[in-house]
Amino acid sequence: MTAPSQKICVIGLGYIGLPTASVLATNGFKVCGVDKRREITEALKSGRPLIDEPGLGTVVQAALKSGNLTVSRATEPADVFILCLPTPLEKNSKKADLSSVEEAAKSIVPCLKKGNLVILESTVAPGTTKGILLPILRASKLPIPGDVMVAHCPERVLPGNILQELVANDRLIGGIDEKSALAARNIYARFVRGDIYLTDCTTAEVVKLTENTYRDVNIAFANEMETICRRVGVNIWDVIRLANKHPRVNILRPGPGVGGHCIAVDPWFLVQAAPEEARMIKLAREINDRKPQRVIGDIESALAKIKKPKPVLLCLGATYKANVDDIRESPSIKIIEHFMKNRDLEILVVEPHGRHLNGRMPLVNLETGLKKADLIAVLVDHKEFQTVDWAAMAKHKGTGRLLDFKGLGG
Ligand code: SAJ
Repeated sequence: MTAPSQKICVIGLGYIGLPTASVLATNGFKVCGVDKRREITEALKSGRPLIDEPGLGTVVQAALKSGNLTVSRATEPADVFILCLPTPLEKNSKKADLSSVEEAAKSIVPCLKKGNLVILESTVAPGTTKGILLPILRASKLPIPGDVMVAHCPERVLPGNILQELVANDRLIGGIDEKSALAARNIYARFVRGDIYLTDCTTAEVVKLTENTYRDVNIAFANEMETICRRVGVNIWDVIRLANKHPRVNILRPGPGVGGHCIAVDPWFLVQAAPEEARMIKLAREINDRKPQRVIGDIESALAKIKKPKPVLLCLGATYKANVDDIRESPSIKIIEHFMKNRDLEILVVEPHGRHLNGRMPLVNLETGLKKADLIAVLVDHKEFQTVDWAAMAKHKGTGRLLDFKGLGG
């Protein structure tokens, strides 16, 4: 395959933008990765991504070494612009905060020229591409659709397995018109090995939200089953294992809550779009959001049974899920920080991916933590915790001294 001639400017070098920029560069595109945060661009210039994602360091270094990836704090003229900015919830509402996307889109306007393609990868509420992105880009005075092509191509990669899924997963491309969708397909076809499906941009927005909402609702079901099993006195992990033997049943796993910047956030964008209709989706969000508080209650009840001044509570895991370093919306952090305020106990935390957490909480290694603990709360099922013989540990600590919210021993 000959090297592509287009220059691509990837704006936002986080969990999605950096792998995307690097993979595009290793597939021959000239890529300028843009991030306004100096610590990110400086770290990248010396080949050290600040994100702990398997294989990412190697790809970033290969991309930089090839000369195809450069890093900058300002948007540069290019043929293609890819927006990979976070879309969290607004501070005091359950609506999408689009400020980063809007700022990035505005930074493109002075660079825009006829024939450019702008791709929005960030997850957004239905109607955002047409209703918010296009009006910003039209400040360039170029006719859109027409002279500038625009598409929404939502990312679908799983943190912890991003590089593999970026290439292997099927890809969805929603154009504002057919010309835009076809142009975007040409870019992704350079590295995507899965199938590529074309649709319109609003359908692509809704499909992405549907995927994450589907998962959230299914986790809420698992979390609700956990409380029902407790009420009727059976083991939830046995129930799920045995129910999943049915050929058409596949129950997900309960846990201390749903975290991350995607599943804990995106369903609200559907609620925002259709508040009257999105009843089950809202309820599922509320069930999952209430989970950390229930876990806090369980830990408090177990602590009350320990007749010792200042018992040691050991929390295993602080990230939002296993084998990643991301703590955004992490239910474990909420639980840990709640107990850090309690002067009547000593809290210790084991977090194998905790390099960002030094100084924020008392981190110890697993061996030390297990030795000192009066009560152990398993909050994340990191692979490092799977080597412990939890059944033996439960016996040794006594019932109620081990609270396994992730079913490691189940
Ligand atoms: N969780 C459970 N029980 C489960 C599965 C997950 O409690 O059975 C919890 C996790 O512990 C975590 C949260 O849910 O706190 C979310 O974890 P996840 O692994 O389900 O999903 P994310 O947020 O890491 O990634 C999701 C993925 N979406 C789907 O699987 C439909 C990914 O493909 C998306 O690209 C990503 O969101 C995104 O960026 O939108």
